Amino acid sequence: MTVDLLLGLQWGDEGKGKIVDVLTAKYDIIARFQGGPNAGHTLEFDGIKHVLRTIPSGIFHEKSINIIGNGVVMDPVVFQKELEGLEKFNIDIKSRLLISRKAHLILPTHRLLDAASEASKGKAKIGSTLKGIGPTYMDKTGRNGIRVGDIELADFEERYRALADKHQSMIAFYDVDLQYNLKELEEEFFTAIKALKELTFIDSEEYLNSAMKSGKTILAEGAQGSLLDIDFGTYPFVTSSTTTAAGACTGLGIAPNRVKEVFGIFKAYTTRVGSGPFPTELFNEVGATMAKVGNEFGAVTGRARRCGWLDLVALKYAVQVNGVTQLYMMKGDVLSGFDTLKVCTAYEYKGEKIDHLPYNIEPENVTPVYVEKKGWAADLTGMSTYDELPAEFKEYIAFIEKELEVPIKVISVGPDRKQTIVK
Ligand code: 2SA
Ligand code: MG
Repeated sequence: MTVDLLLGLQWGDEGKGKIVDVLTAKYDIIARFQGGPNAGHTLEFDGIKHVLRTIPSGIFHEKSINIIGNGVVMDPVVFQKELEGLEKFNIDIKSRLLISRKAHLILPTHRLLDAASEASKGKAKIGSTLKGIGPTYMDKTGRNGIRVGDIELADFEERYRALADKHQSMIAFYDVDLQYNLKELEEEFFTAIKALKELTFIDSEEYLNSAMKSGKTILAEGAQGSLLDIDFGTYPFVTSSTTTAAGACTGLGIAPNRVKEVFGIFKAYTTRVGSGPFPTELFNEVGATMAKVGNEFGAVTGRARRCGWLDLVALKYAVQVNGVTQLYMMKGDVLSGFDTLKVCTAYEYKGEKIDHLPYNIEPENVTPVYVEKKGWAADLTGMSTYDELPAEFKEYIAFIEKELEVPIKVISVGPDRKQTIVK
């Protein structure tokens, strides 16, 4: 049996949470493979809006098993709050959510290290969500991390103490003004660890491979986006995990030849939150309108997202790196009302026109080359079939499909589960 992957193709916030939620009915298991509480996966149904952080977006479906994979980093404190937010839904978390023993734990001092590192960088800061993601992955690859499975060990507290003490000397090394009360943070941490211990820990690679053998269907849910990938993103303005397709293999223990469909989620325009290059960014009224109509604010931090035209050069790159087989286009409704839409199909780079992503896409190196497309006035949010869509929007879709050489299978015209058109 095989696994399907769902990934963001831009800089995150493409609407992955909504699509996982829509697709979940088709899968037995939904598994998160990377990232951590820096993610904010927004789901809307029955008039309720919910933001998930570490928990897979299949949690609201009675029949699906949700797995937090080994590639994820978990903050017990944030996780406990996430669980509290789910209480009103009466979900049997213990049986519906399984956590990999190999997932790494975010300690309070990881969050502090994140803050110290960002403060020390000044203007060159990454624009991190400050959830401790970078320092936790550093400890993982540096072979110093503490994993979920360690909670079950007798010397867990000693391991914690040794690492937290080491972190404190590192924080001092940064020499930045950081106010904190570690004792309070630790009390909160150990209370959350107690709550976490009540849940079900598994050897997730074993679980998933046996599930596949017995014919179960699996959807791997990505977080952030391909352009934030630690290797292929706009380094150093990236997150610290593998957000691209390969991350599903390392983050779940699934062999590459098991992967079947790769669903690539993208917005009809582009957004980015945090620092880093963004060739098609708009600093005018058009960008402001996208931000306003699209309600472009970080689901976790509330930060305003930067907005710009669709960048097909970057998208093509993401489609290639991930091996995308189906595209899902989100937020087409936000583009209603513009007379003309621009789409970036190439970059001017060192006096040449190129159609691939160069090593350095800083604004001083890259000028986007645009083609213009006719806009549409109609409000799309109430439309439920492909036929109803305005001709200009259909032309916009067809143009993207032709450029990317992958079909757009699903078109989302609003945040609700119901506002989803299958082509
Ligand atoms: P980090 O927190 O250290 O991984 O940040 C590194 C960079 O990755 C970006 N990043 C994100 N970009 C978009 N959405 C993300 N999740 C939240 C959301 C963000 C929020 O879904 O809205 O609420 O602000 C996310 N997580 C990380 C980040 O901006 C840095 O550029
Ligand atoms: Mg998000």
